[in-house]
Amino acid sequence: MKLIQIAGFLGSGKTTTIIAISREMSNRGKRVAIIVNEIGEVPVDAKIMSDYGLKVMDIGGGCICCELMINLSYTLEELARLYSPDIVLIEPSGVAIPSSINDGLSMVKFPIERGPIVVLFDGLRGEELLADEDLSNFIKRQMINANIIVINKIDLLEDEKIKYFEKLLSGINPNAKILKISAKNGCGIKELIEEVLGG
Ligand SMILES: Nc1nc2c(ncn2[C@@H]2O[C@H](COP(=O)(O)OP(=O)(O)OP(=O)(O)O)[C@@H](O)[C@H]2O)c(=O)[nH]1
Ligand SMILES: [Mg+2]
Repeated sequence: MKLIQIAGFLGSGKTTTIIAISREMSNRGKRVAIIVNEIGEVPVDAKIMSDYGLKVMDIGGGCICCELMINLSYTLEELARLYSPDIVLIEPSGVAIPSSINDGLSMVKFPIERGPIVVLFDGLRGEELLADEDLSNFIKRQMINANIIVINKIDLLEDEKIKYFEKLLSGINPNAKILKISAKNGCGIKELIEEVLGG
């Protein structure tokens, strides 16, 4: 069971990306499960994803990175027992710090393979967020946590802009692999899957 976090700020495209990659992975014969962490009252995302026929567990309100860690390890044990997935995709809340989730995984009492931490950069709003005095440090911290940074929404971006973001982001995290996708039209999704399955 390999765990892959798809993190990123609010609205960066986590759910859209998870749906796109899990459908492609299912087509390749992988058993995929998804864990979402919704802070809102109604777990809309969980509903949308189960409508696509994907196995979804919602661990409920609160932030996955802190008080829900026990729930996460319990959920993973239940998933392993009931569904035995090959891949578990985790969508943390947009305000989680990805590494704290990985730290908490040490609580899980059975063998799991830790896949890469994928952090989405919002091609539409990312620049604005990085320029925001209050948010920029947080966004940078999320990026520094990534093994793979994914520039999303490239369907809305000029090539020049994409190149600029690649430079900007490799400056923030020189160790991360940087990919570009449109979760909406599927561009770059195959490359992302190769990277998360291989890496
Ligand atoms: N144009 C475009 N829009 C996208 C893309 N990916 C996501 N979106 C849109 O961006 C919005 C947010 O996408 P979500 O997938 O819900 O983002 P999220 O990160 O899961 O959002 P939260 O869970 O609320 O933090 C939606 O309106 C999506 O349709 C993309 O590649 N291109
Ligand atoms: Mg979402």
